[in-house]
Amino acid sequence: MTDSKLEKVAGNGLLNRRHLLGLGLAGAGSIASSALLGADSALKLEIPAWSQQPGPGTSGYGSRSRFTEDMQRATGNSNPLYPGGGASRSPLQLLQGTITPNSLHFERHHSGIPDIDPAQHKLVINGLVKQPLVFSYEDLLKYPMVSKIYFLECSGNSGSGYGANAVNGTAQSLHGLVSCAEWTGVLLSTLLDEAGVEPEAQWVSAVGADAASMGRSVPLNKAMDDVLIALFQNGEPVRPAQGYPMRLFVPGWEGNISVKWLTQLKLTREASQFRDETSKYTDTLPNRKSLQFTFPMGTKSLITSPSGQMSLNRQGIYQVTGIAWSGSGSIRRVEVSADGGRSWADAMIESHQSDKALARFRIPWEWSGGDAILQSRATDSQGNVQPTRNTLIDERGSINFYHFHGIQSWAINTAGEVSNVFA
Ligand SMILES: Nc1nc2c(c(=O)[nH]1)N[C@H]1C(S)=C(S)[C@@H](COP(=O)(O)O)O[C@H]1N2
Ligand SMILES: [Mo]
Repeated sequence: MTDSKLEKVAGNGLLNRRHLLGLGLAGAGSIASSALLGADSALKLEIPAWSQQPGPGTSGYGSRSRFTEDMQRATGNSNPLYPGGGASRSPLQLLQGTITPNSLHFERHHSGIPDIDPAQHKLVINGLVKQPLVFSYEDLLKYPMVSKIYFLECSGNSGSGYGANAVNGTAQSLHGLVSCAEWTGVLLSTLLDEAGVEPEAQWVSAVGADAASMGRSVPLNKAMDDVLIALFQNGEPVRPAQGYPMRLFVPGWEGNISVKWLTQLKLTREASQFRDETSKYTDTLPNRKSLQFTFPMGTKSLITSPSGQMSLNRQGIYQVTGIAWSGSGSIRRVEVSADGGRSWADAMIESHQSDKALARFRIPWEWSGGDAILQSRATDSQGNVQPTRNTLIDERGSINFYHFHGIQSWAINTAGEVSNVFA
């Protein structure tokens, strides 16, 4: 492919997405690619060892290829003063599509993972209800269920974006507190209708069965809308790390409110002012007042390849790809820039545009060996446009740590090294 045949759609090498077709060949640079066998080599095809004898047979529970074992969550340093506390991050730059494998779903625990026997676990609904109810795991399995694909993002994700200096990191280390799964469970409204909500109830206080007794207050109108008691995650019982045997799932809202290991739902007049909605997960404004209950996660996108700490080893056409999401609806548009935001082109959004789920975007880009700054900018179905880092900080200040959803900039230098920058 010569330069003249490539249709440019924005500055510094962004190409029409039709050039994604045939990228495998073009992307290999010269025609001396492994896809084209010369006459000599075609005759020398050897039968590999794994084709010469049968492999192991079936098994009761599957495992991944031993060649993919370096695909891991990144776990932080554990703190002995905070047993079981901490987070692990999804390897976003190694994943494709929009569904996070359950073993790689990010984790955030305040007191570790309780080892819950579902036969002993109970979910109680009490407070301002006509009829307090108690459910066993078996009881809940009998209710009608719904299945929805939703992202989950910790409000602390990408928090280093508020800092004074850009941290040298990867998509995983900087932004890996977001994952996406198909969640299956019982709509909370079904159970609340059965209990009969008293007219003065305005909030549902949810509490987990972990040693932290983590609790959060959910406004009743959200609770009656799309909130689930999730029992399954990508088709299998919710993993212990994600809240087995049951978690609250509050679509589109900050991850903290999706209380894991759910054991109590209490209907109340007021919010309960739990620790995690007062001293934590509130946004400290420039005047040092705290903004409470910032629920929906912002409209956001992120290029996962090329991304931080990768390096481009040849000039030529690359596939720029990444993920986009919004807590307020579906992703309608993702634009990409290769010149630090001076010009933009529309990327292709390839996944179905479901509400509050990750979307995957792609666009071809020709790197001619010069400096570049790659950025992506998402727009959701409500018309919300992802802000630049500067706009976000102008509006919210930079004392805050939570809810960062500004545009991510990856710089590429002439050596092809990709790094996190503030642009
Ligand atoms: N009971 C309980 N629920 C919890 C937590 C917790 O520590 N205990 N962590 C919260 C936080 S801060 C987040 S971001 C999400 C993380 O969910 P995950 O570990 O399934 O990714 O769960 C939330 N629910
Ligand atoms: Mo979180």
